[in-house]
Amino acid sequence: MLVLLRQGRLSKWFSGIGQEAISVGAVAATNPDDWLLPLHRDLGAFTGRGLPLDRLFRQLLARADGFTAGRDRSFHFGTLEYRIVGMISHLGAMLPVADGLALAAQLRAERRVAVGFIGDGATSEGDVHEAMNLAAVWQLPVVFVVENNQFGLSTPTSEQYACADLADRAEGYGMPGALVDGNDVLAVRDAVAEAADRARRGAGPSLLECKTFRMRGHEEASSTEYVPADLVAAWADQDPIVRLERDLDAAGALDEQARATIRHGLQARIDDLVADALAAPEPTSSPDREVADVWAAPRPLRHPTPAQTTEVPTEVRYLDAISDALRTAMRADDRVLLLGQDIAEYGGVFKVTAGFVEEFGKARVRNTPMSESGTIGASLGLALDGFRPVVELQFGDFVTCGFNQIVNNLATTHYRWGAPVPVVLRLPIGGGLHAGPFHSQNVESWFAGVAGLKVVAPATSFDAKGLLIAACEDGNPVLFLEHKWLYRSLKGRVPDDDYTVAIGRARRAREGSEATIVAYGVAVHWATEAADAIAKEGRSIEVIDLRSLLPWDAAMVLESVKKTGRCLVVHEAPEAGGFGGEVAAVVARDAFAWLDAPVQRLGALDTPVPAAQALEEIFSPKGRLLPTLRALLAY
Ligand SMILES: Cc1ncc(C[n+]2csc(CCOP(=O)(O)OP(=O)(O)O)c2C)c(N)n1
Repeated sequence: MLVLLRQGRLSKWFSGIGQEAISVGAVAATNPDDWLLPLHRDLGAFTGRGLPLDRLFRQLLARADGFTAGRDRSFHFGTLEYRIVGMISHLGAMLPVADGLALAAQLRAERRVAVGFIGDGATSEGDVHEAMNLAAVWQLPVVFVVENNQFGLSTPTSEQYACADLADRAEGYGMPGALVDGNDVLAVRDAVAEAADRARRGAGPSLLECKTFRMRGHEEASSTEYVPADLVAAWADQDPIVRLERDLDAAGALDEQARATIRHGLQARIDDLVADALAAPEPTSSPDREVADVWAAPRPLRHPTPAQTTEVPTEVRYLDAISDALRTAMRADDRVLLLGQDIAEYGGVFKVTAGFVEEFGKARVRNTPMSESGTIGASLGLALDGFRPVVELQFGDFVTCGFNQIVNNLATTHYRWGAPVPVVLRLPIGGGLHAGPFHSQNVESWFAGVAGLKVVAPATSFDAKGLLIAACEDGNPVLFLEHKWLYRSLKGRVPDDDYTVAIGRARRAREGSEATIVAYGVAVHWATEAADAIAKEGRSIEVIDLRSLLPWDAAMVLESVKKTGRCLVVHEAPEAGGFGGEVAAVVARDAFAWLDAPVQRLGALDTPVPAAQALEEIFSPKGRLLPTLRALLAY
């Protein structure tokens, strides 16, 4: 790889020279069905697991027939076939995923472990703490392998952490920790084997700190003057391959001639593989194909029967419709399980899951620690091993603590290496309850531009149930935005039994001819109220309820606007950067010739959400809707 780099045929390389014993030793201690979560220097995890080297080289050289078809570089890929879940660049982010994979094994009572690697630098990331804590609390079969090569880019360990050894942290988490000679391949193998054995017996996770040294720069293009030369010389003598050869020599197990034969054989094989990979085609594609591969194909929908929509006996609260959807999805598919804070015996802070433990048990209705990133990362691991987790964020506002897992891990996995990610995140969002800046936010615009996510915002009880069942079956990461104000104030007719509502399809909430209001969530109700009020003045307003924001139903919006000639987009979130801007831009571009007035958008004031009722009323766009609509009609 170093030669290819110098030849300009490889763009980047993070060398593992000097620390090969860790990944090689660790993998040697695993079974083929154990999970590996390797990092950028862990070539030995891939070769040790026996990946086909021709395809691996094509991946490393970004060829069409690598593991990501050129969509991601180097070791940023996974392969379920070989039970490897590769990294994203955000070091630390894969350890919660290791927890999820281990939880899948624990739930199925399979004696399988997950081995998660982490550098000394990345141990300072919050995800690492969340993952270790979660694994210890749930006694998950995870082996955390710290590769302490003494530098994180240029940062020495003295500037990275203040404890004597990282292994000491294990005690604080409630798991065994051990220091391992990371340059002794057999010592690593034995330590990982012991930890894996413990995990398989159900005795929980372990933390192994393997001490080693990074013999080259952080990456090949970066300087190394900050590394003391005498340290490099001392560690060169401890090189793991040199040491193994010495040991084999001393044991009379491998003479010089046998070593030379092995070396030449490998060299010749690698030369051939590189030549083949260099000759392999570069990726080609089309815009349609790239966009199509962002999401896994969703499962077919079950449209409600006409009888289900017209002959519904009872009115159901929005909150109960959501509970009903979860219960329906869990009864239909035992791979669906719930994770969240206080959701089990307590029933969740909004009581959406009250009574669920009694019906489904604690394995499927899981209280988590306060650990949004850890939990969302674990849900990715569960999903990769065949579960369909539904995570309740206690308040939508706290999704910020899981942001990286959502936008970089959940959202990108299918596009990058083809694994479907059936994860639903339920977010109680929105204001009107005078709950202040951190319990009232609307979060959709943080996510509406993230390829790979779906974002759903139901306004009615009927849609809440049907969309949530559809989300549970979709096979892609779905953010399900539940409006807290609607939970107990809105009732609607909801069929008792199973049905789905299509993600990505809007609904005509009210028929009209003179202007279109486009809304979603609570704003749909403001829009219909405004339309009712203005109908008394003899004006006719159509209301389109988007229901889904990613993807959103531009076709229905455009059809409506072409009919009415006027368009107002309204949402509860602040106006600047709000989703209304997206809708307004598409309407202005694609329905320009039909418009009799400029497209309007209306959102909240561009301030944090204030707590006091009087201030929240000033903040909210609700009170400005009617005047804005009148102005639009008068234009
Ligand atoms: C969240 C995050 N912040 C910063 C970086 C940039 N970065 C890439 S590698 C690296 C150092 C990592 O050190 P360590 O975890 O010890 O692993 P090593 O490279 O030494 O194997 C940094 C800072 C990153 N990839 N991710």
